[in-house]
Amino acid sequence: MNTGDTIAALATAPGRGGVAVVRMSGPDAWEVAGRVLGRPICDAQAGRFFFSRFGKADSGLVLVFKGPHSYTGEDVVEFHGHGGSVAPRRVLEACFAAGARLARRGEFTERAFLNGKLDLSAAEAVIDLVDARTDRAAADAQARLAGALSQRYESLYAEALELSGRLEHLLDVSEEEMPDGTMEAIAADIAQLRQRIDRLLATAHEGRILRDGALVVLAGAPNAGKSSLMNALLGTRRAIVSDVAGTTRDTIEEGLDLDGWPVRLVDTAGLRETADVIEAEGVARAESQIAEADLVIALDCDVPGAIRIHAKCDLDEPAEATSSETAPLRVSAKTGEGLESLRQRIAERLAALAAKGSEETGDVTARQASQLETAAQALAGADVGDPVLAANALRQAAEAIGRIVGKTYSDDLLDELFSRFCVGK
Ligand SMILES: Nc1nc2c(ncn2[C@@H]2O[C@H](COP(=O)(O)OP(=O)(O)O)[C@@H](O)[C@H]2O)c(=O)[nH]1
Ligand SMILES: [Mg+2]
Repeated sequence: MNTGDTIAALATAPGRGGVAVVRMSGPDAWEVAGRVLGRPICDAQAGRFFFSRFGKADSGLVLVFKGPHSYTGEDVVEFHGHGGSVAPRRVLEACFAAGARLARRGEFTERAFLNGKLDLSAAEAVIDLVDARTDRAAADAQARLAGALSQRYESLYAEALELSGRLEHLLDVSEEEMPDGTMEAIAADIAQLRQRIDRLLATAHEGRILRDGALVVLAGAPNAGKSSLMNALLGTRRAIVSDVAGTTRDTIEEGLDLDGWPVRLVDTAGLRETADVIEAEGVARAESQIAEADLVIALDCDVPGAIRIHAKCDLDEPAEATSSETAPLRVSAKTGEGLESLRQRIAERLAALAAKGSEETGDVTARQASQLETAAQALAGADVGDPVLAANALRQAAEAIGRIVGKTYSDDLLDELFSRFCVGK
């Protein structure tokens, strides 16, 4: 597919750094690069790199790719020059002067998709990998980038189309000619297809946690030690700690990597009746955060489903130290006692909370889940008693799955998906 003009962008993060990469892709990428370098690029250089001056702009390594053997599937040239803010800009300007234009966000990956180098579910994984905040989130994105989910979608798509074809074929066969159990077999295959879709849907929750982070909320009375615990878990002094009850009036959120789980840790105003309007608003926000939370840590109070802890345990008499399965976990923000156990317990709960998605296959994204739900709904209406309707429902299911990988797509969908990317990816 010819995607038209030649695009260029800085592929590395702007600012101070050792190396900056300017990437160029398009039918004229070699020609444009030749103008920048002051000498033409030839076939012998495809798949190779060499050192060169980039005209007056900079000097460094030039990497040459010949389509379709490149990231985008088009001819690509990369300039690996010096980092910083000036040299990369000058290289980019030289590319523009030689005939390239600035790439839009995600346009390199969009071209890769349009040229069949990766499907839409893998393209989504590219941005998720760039955005990943923990090892676990990165591993999930890598599995999807490697095509683990793509294969499952392809097979669901093929299966739905095959079943719909089988049903249509039956319309030409009279009932006497039909072998016994034909309809039952198709019904069983539809049910199995449905189960496979449901299993994939079950990974959406873990996917959301890995991409957006799990919302973990600290709850408890004023002065229970929430802000201190927040700081202790973060290892910083993020929240203000004081012995004046009602100090924390708003909710404070910070990101945290907990055993590979990205966590959004939220400190709240204490839960109590108050006449202070600002504090009352804080309490209301705390309550709504607790309602939304994936996990609540309850400090010396009871919240259903929460991890219960007994805070400030350093203040206890030694005799009070109890340890049973049901007793609250003893934690001290001051001495650090119990912090590691708390971290472990949070990680365990998040692992249990997330459906059993696996790192080998990756977890479905919200966009994919919504199409899978459309497919599941269509299948729920597929009654083999009416083969015409059932065949139709199966085709609808196939179309929904096709939209996940990009067998069919609209410009709006591409715009929305690739606008989440950065320029140069
Ligand atoms: N001894 C001791 N004091 C603590 C501990 N955690 C918090 N405090 C004290 O308890 C008071 C209230 O703490 P704070 O974190 O502001 O509680 P919050 O109102 O729940 O956010 C402060 O004076 C803290 O220094 C702890 O683990 N041990
Ligand atoms: Mg506080």
